[in-house]
Amino acid sequence: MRTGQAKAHSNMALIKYWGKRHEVLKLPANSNLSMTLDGFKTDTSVRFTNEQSSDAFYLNDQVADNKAFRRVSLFLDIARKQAGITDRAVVTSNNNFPTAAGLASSASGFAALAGAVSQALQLPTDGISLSRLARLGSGSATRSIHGGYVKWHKGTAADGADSYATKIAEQTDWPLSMVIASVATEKKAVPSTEGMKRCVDTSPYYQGWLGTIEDDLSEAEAAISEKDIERLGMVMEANTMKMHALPLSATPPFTYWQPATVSVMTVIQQLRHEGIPAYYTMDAGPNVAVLCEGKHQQHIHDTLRHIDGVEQVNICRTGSGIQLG
Ligand code: 2P0
Repeated sequence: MRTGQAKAHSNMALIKYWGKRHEVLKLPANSNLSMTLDGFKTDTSVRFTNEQSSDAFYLNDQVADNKAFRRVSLFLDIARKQAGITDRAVVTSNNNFPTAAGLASSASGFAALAGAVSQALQLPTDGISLSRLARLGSGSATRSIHGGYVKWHKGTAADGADSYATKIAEQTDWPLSMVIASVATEKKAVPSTEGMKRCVDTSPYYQGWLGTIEDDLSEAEAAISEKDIERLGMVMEANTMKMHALPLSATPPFTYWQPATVSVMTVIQQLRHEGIPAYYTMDAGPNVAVLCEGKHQQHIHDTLRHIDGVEQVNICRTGSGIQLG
């Protein structure tokens, strides 16, 4: 019996991944950069066996829904092909995410799964190999293999061999905080895979987005190397606003924002006027993540808690990379 186990943290993009150059291989149209988050973790174990006729996937102690099962099973097919086996697998995954927080788990989920499966099937477990494999489950998972500050290089190879993430700074080099406001929503968001494709295919601004990415990345990397939070925060905010202009300009148009998303952004701008260095970013959903130094995290947390439409606020710190069991 082949078994493996891994834990991986989620991450928050500082410079976003938005759009693919290859859908199946999940090759991004642009390089991007993230901070790994210590607060949100997936713990996964996998067991391959020839005694079952199909895979099984348990998520947070329950049989996973069909959509999640299919995605995991497709990923297992890729790993089976690489290892040259046909055994089915039993996957058990647990997220420590607060249940009401509405936070995406595909980054930590597929990073942990890539680690557990690679260990079980004796596939390579170096950072580059794990990052490449995790990418085939979910793009953002490619970054969750590493801790600290992480860059996903888009690569140019048709087979994705050079599309993986590397660490650009250790978590201990510059620990920062992300205060994450979870915003109530009734509407089902456009899934990120579909949302980014619609933007690539229809937004007249998409080429403009690609045209500013390298400058944003250079600015963010320089800010991280100089530990300059204002510089990092300003480019992160500008980049998130450019990303969110793409759904607004797509056909048909859409937005991930809710009224409370805008309320949080406004409050953060006010805090900055009061001298608190705090900067916001949003992913493919209404939640707002606020980048700040540890000494300001509690004040920001307490301020966001009182905004109408904010359901929950969590504090994360710069986190560590994957741990194989
Ligand atoms: C990011 N997001 O850089 C961007 C910013 C959301 C907004 O990566 O299709 O779930 O599985 O590669 O990784 C979310 O997209 O999409 C995402 P797939 P994924 O974090």
